[in-house]
Amino acid sequence: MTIKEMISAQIPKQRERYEKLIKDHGDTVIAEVTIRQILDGMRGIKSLLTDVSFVDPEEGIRFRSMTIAEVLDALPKPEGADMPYIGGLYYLLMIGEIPTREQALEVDTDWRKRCEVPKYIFDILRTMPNDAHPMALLSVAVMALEPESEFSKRFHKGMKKVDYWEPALEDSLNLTAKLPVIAAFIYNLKYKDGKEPEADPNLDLGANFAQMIGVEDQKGYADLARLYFIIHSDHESGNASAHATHLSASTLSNIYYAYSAGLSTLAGPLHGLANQKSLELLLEIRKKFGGLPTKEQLRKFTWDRLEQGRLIPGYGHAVLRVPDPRFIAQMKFAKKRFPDDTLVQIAEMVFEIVPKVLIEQGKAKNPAPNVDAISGPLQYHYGVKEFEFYTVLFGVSRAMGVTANYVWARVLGQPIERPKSMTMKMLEEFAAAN
Ligand code: CMX
Repeated sequence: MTIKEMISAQIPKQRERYEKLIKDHGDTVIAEVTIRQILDGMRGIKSLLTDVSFVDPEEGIRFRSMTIAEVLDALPKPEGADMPYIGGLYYLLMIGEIPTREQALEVDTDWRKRCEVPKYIFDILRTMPNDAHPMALLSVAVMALEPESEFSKRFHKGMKKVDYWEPALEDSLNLTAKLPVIAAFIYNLKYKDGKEPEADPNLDLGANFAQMIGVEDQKGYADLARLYFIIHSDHESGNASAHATHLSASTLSNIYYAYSAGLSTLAGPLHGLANQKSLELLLEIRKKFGGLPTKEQLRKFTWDRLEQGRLIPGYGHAVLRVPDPRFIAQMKFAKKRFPDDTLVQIAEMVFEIVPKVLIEQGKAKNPAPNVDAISGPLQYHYGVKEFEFYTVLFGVSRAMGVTANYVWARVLGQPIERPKSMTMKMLEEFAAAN
């Protein structure tokens, strides 16, 4: 069965569960909201629904209740590869079950049929100024795909709410198919010969991405692309890029508008851009100390940076309170394949020293590394050294998580989001009265 048929089969039961929860338990209180939560970025307020993934502070992400290690182990892999089909992960996110090899391949094959990017997108990107950030190019390209939206075409013709999910899925499959090609074009345009990439019908997405950006070690990079695109895909719904997409799509904006908002959110240094900033930091350390610093040198370097009021990118997290399992998975990949790489060794030493310094400083609630603390050295190792590009890779991957959530939000008929704000005076009066 295709993804569409599988979703269709699940719809009656899932809609019944959703409606029953609202009808029978709509007034059940989950938690109180504190003034701190209102003032402090809504941290920890339980107010979003998703079955696609869940982040446990002490354990990290589970995709459809499976840990990263379980997912990497259970998903089918291309012949001779260490890492699974990315299509298999998309199937898991959408359907909630580990696909067979045929089902995983079917998603990859379907993506290849949909991956052609309209020529005007490349033309628009060519007109962007040279110093435009690659994330601006990606966001512009996704927004510019808007005329392709089946959802909007059908909505404007007149479509019943129960049918919204079908064109939402169609748009999602088209977007996730075209994004890797757009990303590869941005890479070629900014750093190579500007060639318009062409997908090879015989390759899975990981291998195709490797050939579209023209790295030397195709086989090695294909596995890295598979790992990278799988682990960055989703981090439940409250993370900034996913939430921005969800909020935008809750107005029935189509996924091209909505994900352009999500990408613009991912481009911030506190979120997705931290992968670029983290690699910049590692390069700075390598340059300053002519390679690997001593532990004492790195400790002092970290303190100096904190005392200048600067962040340590790649460290800390709003939810996690342990080293991010996505960090662990990437470190394991690097140590197995290129343990002598200096940047990997520096990243490892940073992992040893920085958390201790952050604990001594006593500000960050989580001193441990997040996903962005190691992704850069892996790309760098395979020759993708243009670190401004790294958040684009994150954006290609995150599209899978947000579109799985988008489709299910339309299946369940989730309404427009509209939290309520309060004035500072109201909070003061409420505090005084309590
Ligand atoms: N370096 C220096 N200071 C840090 C820090 C870090 N890595 N992480 C947290 N802090 C500071 C905060 O800036 C804050 O300081 P102020 O009180 O002066 O404002 C204090 O510690 C408390 O912050 P927190 O509650 O621990 O962290 P938040 O939930 O507010 O923010 C995050 C989380 C990720 C934005 C923050 O840890 C950070 O800025 N990290 C560096 C950037 C980064 O790696 N972002 C990527 C996150 C993963 C992703 O989304 O991709």
